[in-house]
Amino acid sequence: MPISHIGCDDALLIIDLQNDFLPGGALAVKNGHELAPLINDIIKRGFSTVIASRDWHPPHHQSFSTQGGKWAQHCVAGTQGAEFDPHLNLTKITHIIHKGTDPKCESYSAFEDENGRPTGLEALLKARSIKRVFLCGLALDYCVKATALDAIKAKFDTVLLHDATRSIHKPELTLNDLQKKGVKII
Ligand code: VGL
Ligand code: ZN
Repeated sequence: MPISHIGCDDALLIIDLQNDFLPGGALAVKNGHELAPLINDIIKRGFSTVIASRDWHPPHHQSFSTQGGKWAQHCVAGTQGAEFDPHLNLTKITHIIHKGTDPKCESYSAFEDENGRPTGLEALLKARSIKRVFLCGLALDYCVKATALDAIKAKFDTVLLHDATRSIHKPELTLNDLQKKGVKII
């Protein structure tokens, strides 16, 4: 399936394309810097809804190793590491969604945190009568995956733009899992 016939009920979701997830950042995803030009090109295919999520943590977020969590400190709200990749064309982004803002709760998904508290993404998509979402960004095996699964749960037609993602671990298991749950991979 090519990315064509994009209509006003389609949305592009760009997940966490932020400095801390790029080479040189606190939680670098290998080759993450390759995505901005690809995504800039995808945006031009006629999406009228382009939503970018940002991992947006307080300085003492529970996911940080300093607090007993799994990750190095990353994407602290307002810091350079939390800014979008400077090569991403921000002029076409229509909405920004913040995630992981609760110091006591992880939120891989751009839809809701692990306590089920919504970010506002689902309400936004439904208010704009979006039926189909195309996903890209970082990292495939964490935040992109969790967002894709929640998109399926919320009954959106869900398409993963595989070339416009990068993964922390080998992607095969993630891709298999997503496909089994109904995500189209192109
Ligand atoms: C992410 C680890 C921690 C991601 C966010 O955006 O994939 N991964 N926080
Ligand atoms: Zn995070």
